[in-house]
Amino acid sequence: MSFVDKLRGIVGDKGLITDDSSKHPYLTDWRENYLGSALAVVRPATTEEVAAVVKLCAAEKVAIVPQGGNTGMSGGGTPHEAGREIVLSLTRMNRILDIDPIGYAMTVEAGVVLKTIQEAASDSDRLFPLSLGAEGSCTIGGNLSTNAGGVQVLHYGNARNLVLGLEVVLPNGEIWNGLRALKKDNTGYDLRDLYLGAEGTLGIITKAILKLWPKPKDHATSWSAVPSPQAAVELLSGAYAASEDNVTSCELMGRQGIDLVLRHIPGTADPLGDKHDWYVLMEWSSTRARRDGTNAGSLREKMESYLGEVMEKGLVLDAAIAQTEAQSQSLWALRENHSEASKKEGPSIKFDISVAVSKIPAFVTQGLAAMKRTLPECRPLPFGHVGDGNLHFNCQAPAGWDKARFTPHIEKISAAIYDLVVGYGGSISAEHGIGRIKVDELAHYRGKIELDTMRTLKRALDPQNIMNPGKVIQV
Ligand code: FAD
Ligand code: 2HG
Ligand code: ZN
Repeated sequence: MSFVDKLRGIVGDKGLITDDSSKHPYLTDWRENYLGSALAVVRPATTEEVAAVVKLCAAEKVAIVPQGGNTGMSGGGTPHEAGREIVLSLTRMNRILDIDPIGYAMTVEAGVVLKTIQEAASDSDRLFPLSLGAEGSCTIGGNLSTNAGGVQVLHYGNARNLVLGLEVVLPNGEIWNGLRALKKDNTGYDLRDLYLGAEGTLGIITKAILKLWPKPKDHATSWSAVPSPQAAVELLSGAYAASEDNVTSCELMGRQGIDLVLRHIPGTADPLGDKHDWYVLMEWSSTRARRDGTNAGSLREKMESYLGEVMEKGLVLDAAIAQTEAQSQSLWALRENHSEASKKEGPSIKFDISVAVSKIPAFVTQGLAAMKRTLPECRPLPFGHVGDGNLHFNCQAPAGWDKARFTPHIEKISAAIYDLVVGYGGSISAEHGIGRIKVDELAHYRGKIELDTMRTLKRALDPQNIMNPGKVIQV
């Protein structure tokens, strides 16, 4: 029996894709950096089917590329070009298994789309706080495997902080049941933490128990023009106390990004009359409901008063506060469409960096200068999660350039930015992971002890190197 027939024997016709045109969407990444090849796309419906597929692959030494919503930014979910791997898609495992509002927990299969989880939590008067632009298509398995960040990390933490327990299929096909809803568990090494952020290189996450939070009942959203990144971090610093510790998002954007969004995304509009160099989008949320639907004592009232104060000090030049949910969504659309607008504009390099929040202003000044020095015509596109010290310090190709013309410059620009990041004690991948695109950078910028330990772990847990080989770390 052929390998593909054995796969069919496990998952049935419904769980197997072998024809080229149906396989295609699984073989390329969101950024269209890679186009891989695969023996088959396998879509199991249960953990037991995942385990049987992995056992077969282990016996036949076929490598496995786990995939969720395929929205990853680093190419981790795309197979290599050689065509000797399978893509194992978790998208049929999309059931919410349990919601425990009393214990603030939800048990899900790995292929549930993030937005479905947010909505289910909300229907139970709870919040699942992970929130990012791809939430309508990324899956929780992908979110956990990339330790995703998003726009509420400064208040709730990244994906790693939102999980209680995991179920994982190991590279030999055994099922590790770590589905424990325990807040406290100091019984030896934390296996759960190994798989979070491992990008599918150590095992396949099949289920998770997620933490829930109380659902906020009051929100305020503001859009502020600020004179500089320094003003942005000072604005945020004061906002923690002014909001009574209710800042849930703080995003920085430059004018170049806003212009791209306005150009490429229909229905978007500039909320302020004049153009400014920098903008901050802030969201405050509280579980305390507004009284009688009035504005008295609301977060919006507090935000108005705070922005008035900081305007007098010159930290904010102009501002708009959303008066309705629809206005809040329009402000968020300007922020969340940066990636889409940049993709429509043409090629770019993505620098998903982080430094200490207070070092952001100096980093931005030096980083912009370094980019321009390396390629004067390039168009820096910095934006992102300033409250986490995490900027997407991206570099858009000069206007009208295609990939072929831009690619020869990528190495030099990347070295300039990453050397600077390392000089600041920062990270070269704050939330998107290493995947395939940053394997060489990881090997260059992380220390020997860290790399040796990672390799030792990978070799011990996946001795045949069949779990997403060539991603994150070469062994
Ligand atoms: P995939 O892309 O399918 O896979 C990602 C990685 O995880 C791959 O290495 C894959 O092999 C592995 N994997 C997937 N599922 C499993 C599993 N069940 N078990 C083991 N390994 C698995 N990311 C952020 O962190 N913050 C953001 O703000 C953000 N915004 C985004 C906005 C847009 C418009 C887009 C397109 C992407 C954005 N991303 C962001 C990146 C991406 O959405 C996240 O990395 C997301 O967590 C990936 O989920 P996914 O299901 O699409 O995973
Ligand atoms: C975001 O914060 C995502 O919008 C994507 O992490 C960033 O496109 C990017 O570089
Ligand atoms: Zn981001």
